[in-house]
Amino acid sequence: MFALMLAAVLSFPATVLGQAKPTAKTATAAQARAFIEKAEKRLKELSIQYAQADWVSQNFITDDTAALSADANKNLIAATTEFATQATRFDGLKLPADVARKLLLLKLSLTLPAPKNDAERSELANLVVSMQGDYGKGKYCPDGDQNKRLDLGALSRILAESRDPKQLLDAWRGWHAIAPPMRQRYTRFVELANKGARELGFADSGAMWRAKYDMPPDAFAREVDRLWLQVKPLYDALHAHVRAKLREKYGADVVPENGPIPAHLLGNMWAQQWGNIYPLVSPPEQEKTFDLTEILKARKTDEKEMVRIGERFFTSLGFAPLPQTFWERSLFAKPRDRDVVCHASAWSIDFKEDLRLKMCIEITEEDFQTIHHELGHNFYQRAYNKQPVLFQDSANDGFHEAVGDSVALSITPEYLKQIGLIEKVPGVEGDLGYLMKIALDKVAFLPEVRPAEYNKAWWELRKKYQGVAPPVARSEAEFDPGAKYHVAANVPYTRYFLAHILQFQMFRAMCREAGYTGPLHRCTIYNNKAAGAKLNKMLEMGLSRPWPEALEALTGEKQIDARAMLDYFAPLKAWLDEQNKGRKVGW
Ligand code: X8Z
Ligand code: ZN
Repeated sequence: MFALMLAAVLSFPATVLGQAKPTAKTATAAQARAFIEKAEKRLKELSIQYAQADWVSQNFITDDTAALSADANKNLIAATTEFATQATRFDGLKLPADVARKLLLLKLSLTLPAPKNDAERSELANLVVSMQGDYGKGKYCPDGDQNKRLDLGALSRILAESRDPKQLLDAWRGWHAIAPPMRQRYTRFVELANKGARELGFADSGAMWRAKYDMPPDAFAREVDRLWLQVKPLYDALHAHVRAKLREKYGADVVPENGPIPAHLLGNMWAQQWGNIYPLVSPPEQEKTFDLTEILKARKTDEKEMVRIGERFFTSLGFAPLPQTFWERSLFAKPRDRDVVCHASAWSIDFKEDLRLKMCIEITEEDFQTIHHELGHNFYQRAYNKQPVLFQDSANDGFHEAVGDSVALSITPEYLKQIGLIEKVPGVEGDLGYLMKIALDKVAFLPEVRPAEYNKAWWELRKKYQGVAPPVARSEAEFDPGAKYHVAANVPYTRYFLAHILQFQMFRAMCREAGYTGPLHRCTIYNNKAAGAKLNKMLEMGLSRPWPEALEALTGEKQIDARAMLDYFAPLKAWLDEQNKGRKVGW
């Protein structure tokens, strides 16, 4: 999550917002411009206040910091709703393009729509900060022993490293036990947010979220389905192979031959990135010739140096270094003595240079990748900081999530050799293993499409799209969606699906710009200023134009297209199809 707090409003048909339907007779284009500039100024102040309060509340989880953050959020939501309502007075007026777009974005900007009633608005803001805080504080004590308190970091390590199904199950259940206490609050939260959305003329808050993609919500839903169908054969092939290998490892009574995979065996608490089980599923003879986690640890790389390496990638593309305050104000390591929201996030506090990272970094390859992901947010935020406030966001939310990852696709063995982390680049024989490792993280992720549902619906969706099942029987006493950060913290999730497809499309465009013509997975744009300049063209546009134009600025293409992703993984797909002969694919 990145902290453009304005990206926290909702979208609604303007006509439902106000009764009066004023026209050119009662309002002028000049008034519209003056109005929107005043609104931007006020929303900027309130966004900064909220960002400051929320930064403190996420870094020091206490009842008081939660109250301060909720209060600031409430003020921002109230002002946004009020301005959006007032803006309807310019409906139907012929306006300059930038003013018209700002008025639209104002109406679409809330992620958390709240009822106009002040008490309900406060209640809603308090619910969100309290669920996020409980998620951040979540711990599991095996055998009820208070001295063995395991937080999400510790439990994730077990999921990543243990190969004992009993221990895996215990860690999985332990973490999921943090969520049932959120269930009632979540129910109320949904009720209030939907009420807020209805007051703004939407069916519910999900419908508001889907209205933010520069096209009718139904058309956008069809786009997502189209992209999913494009990548599904690749996902199914990977799933079938992984299931067969896990069955070999854990036996027929743990892993079904043809059904969904139990969710605790995939190396990740949410079964959404499978890279940690690479050794169990790697092509024979293709075990990686190097282990980046071990190299980083052996070199005693610390958290800050990991971030420095990431920063150097961006500066090698021509971006200016991060400001000194970034290094002074960020949180890079989990504090020993207090609870923080550890889920990684990148912040722009002041719409200018006050950029920050908040992340409980571990010295692993996974976090090395995540650092590049987060820095992508920060460099994006700075690239669009000359835009007016309402245009200071990514072209759509998927773009924000894609940029850092598209850069991280350049973390090839070739690049690691260039920066001295490995001595020798493995030959082409190593490519299948390399692709498998990346596919386990990026292809396995794709079906994580729509999490915000209740338990039964949640597992139905996970079975339908992801082909994973709960490792033990679940009931409505459970609240498994709440064990996922973005549900507890109200972060729309489709952005990550889009990002996983977009990042390959962006990466391909940058490689093209760099003059690279070999197989896509071997490309690195490290040090390439032309690729960096092209990327910056898209980043600095922010949200000022509809996203197809931003995509075009970098790629020359106006449609999101999974072809680049499919090309990237084509050698792996051919190998998987070979392996899967005689196996059932699907569940
Ligand atoms: O939440 C994140 C980032 C912060 S925007 C760490 N990600 C998703 C997740 O963890 O579920 C990155 C990949 C998907
Ligand atoms: Zn992100």
